[in-house]
Amino acid sequence: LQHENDHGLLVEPGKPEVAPPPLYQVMLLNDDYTPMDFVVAVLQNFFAMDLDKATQVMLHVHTRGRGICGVYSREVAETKVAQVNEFSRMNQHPLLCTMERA
Ligand code: TYC
Repeated sequence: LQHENDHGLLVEPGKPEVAPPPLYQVMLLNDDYTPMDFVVAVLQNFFAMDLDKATQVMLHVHTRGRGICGVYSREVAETKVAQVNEFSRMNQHPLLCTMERA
């Protein structure tokens, strides 16, 4: 009998699953208070960007309101979002990190 797997897809028991997992964009949202250098440090440390790339992405978010930090499986995306928001709160900044289906 068919049943749903972890990603909500119908699968046959015993049949190998070859479909790739759904992907999620991890996003940063702009705000008026988080220092630019803090955002750059977050992008370098949690998303493995070099200084030039992190600065580009930070300025994109600053001017456009939101931007993509990376694309990951659900588990990895959830972990990044939780780690970035915890780190921001620990440093008393309102920076918001979210995720959405790619
Ligand atoms: N807008 C912030 C400032 O002017 C900088 C900033 C950029 C904040 C990106 C959040 O996701 C962000 N200091």
